[in-house]
Amino acid sequence: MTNNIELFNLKNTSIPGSILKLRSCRQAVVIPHKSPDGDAVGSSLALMHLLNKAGVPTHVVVEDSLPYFLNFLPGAENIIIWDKKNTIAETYIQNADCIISSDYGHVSRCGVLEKFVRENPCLKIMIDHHPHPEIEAYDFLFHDITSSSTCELVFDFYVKYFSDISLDKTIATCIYAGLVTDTGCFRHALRPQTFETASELLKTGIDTEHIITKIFDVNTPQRLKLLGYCLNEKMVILPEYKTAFIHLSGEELRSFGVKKGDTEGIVNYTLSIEGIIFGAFFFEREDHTTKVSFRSKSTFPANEFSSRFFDGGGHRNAAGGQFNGPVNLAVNHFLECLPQYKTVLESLHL
Ligand SMILES: [Mn+2]
Repeated sequence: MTNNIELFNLKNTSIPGSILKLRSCRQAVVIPHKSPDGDAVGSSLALMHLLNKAGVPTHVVVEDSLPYFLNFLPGAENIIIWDKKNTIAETYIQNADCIISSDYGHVSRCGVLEKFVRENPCLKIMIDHHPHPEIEAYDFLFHDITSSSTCELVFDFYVKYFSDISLDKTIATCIYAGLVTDTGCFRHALRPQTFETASELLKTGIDTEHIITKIFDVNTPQRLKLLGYCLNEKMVILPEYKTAFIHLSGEELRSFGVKKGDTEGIVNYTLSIEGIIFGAFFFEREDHTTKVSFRSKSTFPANEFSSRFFDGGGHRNAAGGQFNGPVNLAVNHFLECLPQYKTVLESLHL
């Protein structure tokens, strides 16, 4: 794999002690964060396959079930889920002589497993791309916030320390799953290296179309009908504020038989309208309070808007909030607050 070494311009070829120790482990455990996504599961499974191939018996242990659309990933059926098999999951962590945290920088992100991880004094490795890692909890950090995904880092980790093992389709499929998850199919968080990594993965013959279909084309007919209704009947566009929003009452949610997760992502459609910078999605909860999601483009501070008017917060371009009342009152409140940001919205262009 001389090619890869040149690709990443690796000058330092000495292998750290932690990696030498990892390579002689009897039992390694990789733990993705709880409520795992495609990057957490993909990176954990890729590490499992890689380490098994390198002669290190490795298992993936996680607190709760994977989203069903990740079950196609090779090895997913062997993941030990604490929710289903408490004792087995705990025993694996207690007996491990290496624990790898994948796709999170703070031990608490592995949920109920945190206690067992902290109690085991074994070698601890973190592979992650989130800011502010809990450095003191680990012996070895493979950490880079400029990386698109933890999966991209797993590929670097492989090139740097395991390039004697051949990269196969199984490992490459898992890595690719995380790459497309965290970049939204190569839309954001990109750098040239992300494409170089993808290029190396494609050389193994992975079926990229299959991977993307399995992860992204997972709508249920119910969810699509709800989305159609939202777009056709419930979307309000305010061109003078470069704002669009969608609102659903409790009655509407019930009539569509909406289940947890069904409204996920609907807010993003507001921002897909040309010229729209601020988007919101309101839905009424059972208790007649309203949950709000905000999305924005450019420098518009969705989190500031949410914390000022909707008791919430989050990232600049993606925030959440709530309103202590039914959806129609929440929308009225939104329309009353919006003028305070008119000048800011007018000044922003894409
Ligand atoms: Mn990630």
